[in-house]
Amino acid sequence: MKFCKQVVDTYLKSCHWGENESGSAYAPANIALCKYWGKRDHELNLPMTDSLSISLGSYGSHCTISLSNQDAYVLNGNTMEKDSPFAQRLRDFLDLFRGAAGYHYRVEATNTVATSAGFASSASGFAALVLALQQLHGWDLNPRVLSIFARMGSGSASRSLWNGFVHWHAGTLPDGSDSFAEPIPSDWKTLRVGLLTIDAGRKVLPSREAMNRTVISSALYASWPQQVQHDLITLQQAIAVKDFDILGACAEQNAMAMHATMLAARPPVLYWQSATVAALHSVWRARSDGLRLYCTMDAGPNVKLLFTADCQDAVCEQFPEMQVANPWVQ
Ligand code: 2P0
Repeated sequence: MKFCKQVVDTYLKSCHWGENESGSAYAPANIALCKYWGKRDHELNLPMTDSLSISLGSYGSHCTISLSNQDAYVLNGNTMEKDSPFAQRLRDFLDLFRGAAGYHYRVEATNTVATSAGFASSASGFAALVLALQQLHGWDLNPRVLSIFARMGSGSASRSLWNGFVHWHAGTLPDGSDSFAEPIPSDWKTLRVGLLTIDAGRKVLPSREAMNRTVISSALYASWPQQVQHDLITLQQAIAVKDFDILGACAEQNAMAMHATMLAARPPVLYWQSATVAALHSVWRARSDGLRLYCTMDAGPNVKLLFTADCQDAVCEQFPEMQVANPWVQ
């Protein structure tokens, strides 16, 4: 994290470091409609390509951070083991923000999404943490810098600072100063995301490892940047004119293409379970029966549904266990 520290220091050197009692923030999880899959820099989490997401409203992370004698991390009411991989990752991240005083922190986070099951809890968690840090110390950093900070915790966290549609620019600079996310203005308030939990347990392979393995060993990865280039334009146009069928079809195809790159990795990465395949067939059957319903999937077995508010009752009938996110309402 040496280079991350240098980058963070350049942004923080002009900030006044206050000592409020605590900082608290909420950030929504997000689901990519055009996926981030592959890094060009592993330390700074710089992506190979742009990506575009939709936020999950009330599904996300609450985070409170306060100054303490020693670091302590509490997730969903449970104190994390100091040596657990996630505590280590959090400690490394907080090392970037200890300032000249060498602060220690108590972090309490609560997720309203399943943890580590492809529902983007690390995205909302790191975004909420960065917002809470800014509040604790009273920094006045703009959202672009906060997005850059969140990205260093988890790439997809760069997109979790806003409601609605968000575009993460890959950037080209080695220090990542042009790799940040920003919201795409839209008042498409009828769009909904359905969350189908197939398995809320820990995933078989962390997405970070799956992504790296795909880049290194999948022959299909060579075509991924062209796929993204095409899908980004299609999605931006669909958002501009609120064309749901074009948006849904593009997002679904993008997800399938990402999973195809994983299947071609060595050894292959397959997150799908039999219930995942059954859910995909249900979506496709419902669509061929006339329901305007599309789906996407991330690095896990769960399925996310895309539909508009007028179809919610019909979708709920097909998938009674689904949770519904309104991307514009926290
Ligand atoms: C995404 N995913 O765009 C893609 C699609 C999963 C599949 O971003 O290594 O936890 O922390 O930068 O952000 C999940 O990967 O990875 C992810 P790191 P992250 O949402």
